[in-house]
Amino acid sequence: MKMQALPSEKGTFNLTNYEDTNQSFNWKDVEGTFSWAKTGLVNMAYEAIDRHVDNGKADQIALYYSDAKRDESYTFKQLKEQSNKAANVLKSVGVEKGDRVFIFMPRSPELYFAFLGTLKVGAIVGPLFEAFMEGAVRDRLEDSEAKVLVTTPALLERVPVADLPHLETVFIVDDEFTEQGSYLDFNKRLNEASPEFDIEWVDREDGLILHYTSGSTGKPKGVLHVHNAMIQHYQTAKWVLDLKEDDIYWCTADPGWVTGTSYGIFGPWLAGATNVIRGGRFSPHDWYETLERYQVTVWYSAPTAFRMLMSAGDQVVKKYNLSSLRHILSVGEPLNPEVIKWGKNVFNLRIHDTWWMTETGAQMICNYPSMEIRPGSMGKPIPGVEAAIIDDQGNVLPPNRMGNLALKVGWPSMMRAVWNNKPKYDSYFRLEGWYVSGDSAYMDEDGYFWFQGRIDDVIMSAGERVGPFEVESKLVEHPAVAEAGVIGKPDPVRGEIIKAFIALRDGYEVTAELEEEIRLFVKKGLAAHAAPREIEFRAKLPKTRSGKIMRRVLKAWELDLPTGDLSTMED
Ligand code: 6R9
Repeated sequence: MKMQALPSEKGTFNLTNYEDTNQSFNWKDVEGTFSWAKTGLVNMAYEAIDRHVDNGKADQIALYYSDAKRDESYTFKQLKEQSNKAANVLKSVGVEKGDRVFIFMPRSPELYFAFLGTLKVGAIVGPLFEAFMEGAVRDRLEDSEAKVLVTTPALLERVPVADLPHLETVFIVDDEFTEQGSYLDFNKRLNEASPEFDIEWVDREDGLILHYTSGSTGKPKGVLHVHNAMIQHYQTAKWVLDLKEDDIYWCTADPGWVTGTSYGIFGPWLAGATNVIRGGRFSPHDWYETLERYQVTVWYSAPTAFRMLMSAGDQVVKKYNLSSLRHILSVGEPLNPEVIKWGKNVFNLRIHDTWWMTETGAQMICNYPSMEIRPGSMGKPIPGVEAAIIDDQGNVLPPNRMGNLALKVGWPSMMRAVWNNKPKYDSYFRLEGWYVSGDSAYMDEDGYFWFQGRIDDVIMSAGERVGPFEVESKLVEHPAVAEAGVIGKPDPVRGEIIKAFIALRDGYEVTAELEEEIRLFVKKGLAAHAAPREIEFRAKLPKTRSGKIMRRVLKAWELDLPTGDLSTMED
């Protein structure tokens, strides 16, 4: 059961004709934008910030920052100076090209100064979620052999400094801190530093950022990206985010997640847009207020947030004037058609799904404003990227067959290493010429890709392959269901049966009737074989900090198995 396609939106878009561009585009066309075209060398921080100062945009607001206590803005010139100062501070303690500098703190302007400063020195930046506990922090600082850490007094308690021989300096961001030994006052030093800095020009293939991401087993892995990724960050910021220089853009993701760097820092600033950063936790009022107050034009968020806004009810959204919004996007989890329908109702805009991974570094399969979208589909590969569904031997499958979602190797922002783990890195490329994503999907006759689940999540019930996403999407259409996570539970007769974990919306109570009603709802709306045989109600579902429902945790609970690495799970 598919929703009717939504026609393309009206307006002038950066990507006007997907099919033509897809035919003719070459990544080489983009390269001339950046300094290596002239000098052979480059630096992401220069291209994202300083370049705009040199090109007459010194006084445009680059960053609006607000949280419960602070309310600030910085022009490109001010951001250039603040990041120069941060670079001087880092250089003064001996940070050099290739060193790892980790940042472990809540969002704040200083986080962004330190981040950009790290890049200006030529070092590799490692952003960590502020909610990480000691074990998670240890794993990451140990594996990366981080030399410098920027953190806050509260979070320092979770840093096992004594066990980290490579960690030479800890910068503390706090107004009342007194320096001692290798614990230095970041703000004081920032204020005293010179706003001039000679950028360390690097090679396109030099290290830029290290993002740790969890698999289902083993320790988290450090995915390394290089400066060359800017080509794709820049181009997708144009085509997919559809950014123009006068846009006010808000990406709700934290820099601890790849979305909060590729599209919370690199993409929007490379494109010269104004970037909104909101600190603090999620709240529907706060979020709508942020959209209204800054007159946000382009908004990038995640299905989990959209579902929470949807659960908060339409009365809340009606209190705000959100008429500045012109383009909305989503990433991280499949975007339920129900959410797109809601978005169309309350914003009168389509929400555009985008698919990519930490490892791909940038958006890969997307919906574009100039293209018809099919709710439930991730869209089509960006021009310059080739995606396919392949079997386990590497044969390309015909349309409508479920298989491994794979990408032809060679896109600009592809990861260049898994830190200290070559076998892991190689395992992504085990089928000649392909990057195997670990996601299962199919492609329809018209080239739209449809997500089914992580390979391990796909359910085989009585001989039928069932993608958990389809069942979850149907479940959240039911008015009582706020969120749903679906897994296959081993069954002696059917192989697996479908089991749904459900969190109800406020005001609904668990009853046998409701359970039966929900089961029937899927049976009638989707298919009998897709209806959950078992339903378990929970107050909350286990989710990652980036909002992904952790099906492997649901499965581990169900089967009494070890849950694996939980460092990325929200509290
Ligand atoms: C950017 C990011 C990657 C995994 C990916 C897939 C899931 C991301 C999705 C999506 C369905 C989408 N995922 N976007 N699934 N539709 N539009 O999320 O990176 O945290 O590394 O996760 O997230 O399973 O393989 P990361």
